[in-house]
This record gives sequence, structure tokens and C-alpha cells, in this order.
Amino acid sequence: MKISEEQLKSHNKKESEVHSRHFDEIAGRLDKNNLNIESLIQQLEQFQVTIPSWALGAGGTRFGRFSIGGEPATLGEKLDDVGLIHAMNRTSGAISLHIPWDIPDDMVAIREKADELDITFDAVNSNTFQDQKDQEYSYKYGSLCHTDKKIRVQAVEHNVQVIRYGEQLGSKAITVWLADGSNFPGQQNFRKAFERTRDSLEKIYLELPSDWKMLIEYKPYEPNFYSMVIPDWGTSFLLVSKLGDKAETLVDLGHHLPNTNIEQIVATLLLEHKLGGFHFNDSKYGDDDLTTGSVKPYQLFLIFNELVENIDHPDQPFSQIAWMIDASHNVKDPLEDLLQSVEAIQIAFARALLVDREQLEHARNANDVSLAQEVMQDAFRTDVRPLVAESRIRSGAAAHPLKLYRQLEVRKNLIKERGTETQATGL
Ligand code: AFD
Ligand code: MN
Ligand code: MN
Repeated sequence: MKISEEQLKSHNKKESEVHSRHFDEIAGRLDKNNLNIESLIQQLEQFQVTIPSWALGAGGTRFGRFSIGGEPATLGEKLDDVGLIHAMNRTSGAISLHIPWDIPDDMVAIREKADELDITFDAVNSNTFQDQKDQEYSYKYGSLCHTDKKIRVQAVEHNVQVIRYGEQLGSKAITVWLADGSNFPGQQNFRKAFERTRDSLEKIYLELPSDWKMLIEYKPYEPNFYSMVIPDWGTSFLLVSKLGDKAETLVDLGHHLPNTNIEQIVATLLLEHKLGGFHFNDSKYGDDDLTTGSVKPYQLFLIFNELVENIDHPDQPFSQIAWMIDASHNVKDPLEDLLQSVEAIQIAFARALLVDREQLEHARNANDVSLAQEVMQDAFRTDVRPLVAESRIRSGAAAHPLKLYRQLEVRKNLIKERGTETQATGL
């Protein structure tokens, strides 16, 4: 299924009267605050958020999985789905692939298809958390940290292979997320596991093309429940600092223990020029992979507040940060969820752009705690949805992507095209 320009135009025409009213209202209000609305909208127009290839089908838990129908069965169909999202929001012009789930059979055809859909390839992801059918050694007891050198070599070679695929696709980064860890006290020698991991990462790092980055995730628990080799941002930061300039930390919002101050982590990584990118999602308890902004929208805003505060920093350019989603959909239509996630990210960004930084700095220096809170909440409580919609309309997208998605009965069409039995690769 494809969404035509006519369909977008007729949707926007129908929405235009209500939209103009809402937009004029907020534009007038912000104008009084001396905010440059044009530059704000331009910043929103330029901002892109990458869609993960593994989040286009139904996820599931270890208890079960409920199919949604019309899931993309091939990499080509995954690109089609991202193409649909991008056509509706013009903000999702990139996909992040997971190898070996997404190895292209025909590299040229896949690149051509991506070009047609105006989609680029963001970071490629390696997978050493599962055993593949044709794999010689098992990752049951770890991969890059394994006690057995043969297994570490296999895991390093896999990561290098992922880089090679990424080069052919035009990617510029590899994301490494390690499931390595231990389930019981005493099982693993922490220091040795860390050293082996560092040595393995060094070998992969040496294979990076000069204009590439290596992004290293962290996660406090799961699938290992006693210890993870890279449990927190500090450990990731230690590794990326040892590896070199091309290595940076990736912050997955779901990979923190409850109540962690993620915005402070973001601030510290920015200060050290080691913030490589994000995996956006939301959580209540752990790595719940819920829709971004659905549980803790204020936290998302506070994260963007740190990012915007640093937006003009020459050593850590905002445009170089990888903005990606990492989600899993157990009950929602993944495409609807991804549209909502992208919009929530845009809303948080727009609100952060509204923060009166001069006044905030003044309040901070004067230790005027109440005023500082007012400044922050004034921005957060502003309904910026008309600004985000305006940026979409200007870039040829839909005023209300989710509404259009439902009007066009996209899922029904995908089920008609692909059937109800297809299952997308991923978790
Ligand atoms: C994991 C990690 C990592 C990984 C993904 C796999 O966040 O990003 O690539 O999920 O689906 O939880
Ligand atoms: Mn992640
Ligand atoms: Mn995760």
C-alpha cells in the first residue's frame, strides 16, 4: 500500500480550518514572548527519528504473542511500512536494521527501494543474544565476555560482519547491546568479564570505517538477572572512553532502574561529548518498551531540555546524535504506536525549545527555586501540538497522521495484501 499526495492533500484540506485556528492562537501567544516561531518550526521540520526494523510486527512476552495481521514478512515489506510512516509524518526517514534478522538478499534492490521511499539506513545492530541455526558456538554463557576465546572470536566476527553489511547500506554506526551477564552470585568473575568484553570491543572498534561510530548500550538486568556486564551508563562510559573518539554511549530510556534521573545522565554525557544517541521508549517498571511519552512525558521533556540547552555546542552537534526508537508492541498496532511515539518525541522537543533559557539561568543563579520550576512548567504545559502539525504540513506530511492512518484503513489494507499469518522477525 502507498499513500498518495492527493490523499495527504485532501486530509490536510479537511483539517485546515481547525488547524489554522489552533496554530494562529499559539503563534500569537508565543510571539508575545518574543519567540521566533519560524525558526522553531524549521527545527521541527529538520528533526528526524529512526524507526527500528524489529518493532514493525507484534512483540510478545515469554507468556505469549498475539499476531496483529499484515505484518511485514520481508525486509522489503519492513521498508514499505517505514515508508508509510514517513509519508504520513515526514519525520521518520530512516530505519535501523538488526542483523541477522534483516540481512538483505539483494543489496542493490533494497537500496533502490529505500531511495524510492526516501529512507536512509541508520545504525546497524548486532545480535549476540540469540543463537542462530547455522551458528557454531552458543551464546548461552555470553558472547563478547565469554570465558572461551573461540566464542569471543565468533561474536567479534559477527559484529564485524554487521559493520560490512552496514557499509553496503550507507549506515554510519553500529549499535552494540550485550545480553552478557550472570544469573547467580559467584557465576562470573566481574573483573575478568569486563576485561574480556573490553578486549573484544577493541577488536570490533579497529574494524570501524573512519567516519563510523560505535554506540554502546547498557541495561541493568534482563536477560541476566543477577548481573549484566554493562549494567549502567557509567560502565558504558568507561568502555567508550577507553575505546576512543568513535565510541559513544547510547541511552535507551527503558534501560534504567525505576526513578533513575535520566536527564542528569544525558547532561553528563553531553558534557563529556559521549552522547551517541537514544533508543526512545517509555516504561513503568523496567524494559517495558512502551510508547514513548505514554507514562512519563515530563521526564521526556526534561531530557530534551538538557539537549536543547546544549543544541549549539560545536563539539557535540545536535544533528550528530542518533535519534532512534526501540519499542515492542504487544497489543497495539505497531504503526499506530510508532506514529504516536514520534509525535511524543516531537512534542517534547518543541516544548524544550520554548523554555525561556535566560530566565531559567537567572532563576538558577539567584537560587529562585520557585521561578525555575515555573519557567520549566510554563513550557511543559504549553500545548505545542499545532506547532508540530504545522511543521508536518509544511513538509508535505499529514496534519494528523494517526487520523489519516485510520481514515485510509491502512492495517486493513496491509492484511488484505499480506494476510493474517505473516510474522515479522524481531523480538
Ligand atoms: C534490547 C536492546 C537493544 C536490542 C533490542 C533487540 O534495547 O536495543 O537491539 O532490544 O530487539 O532490549
Ligand atoms: Mn535498545
Ligand atoms: Mn531494550
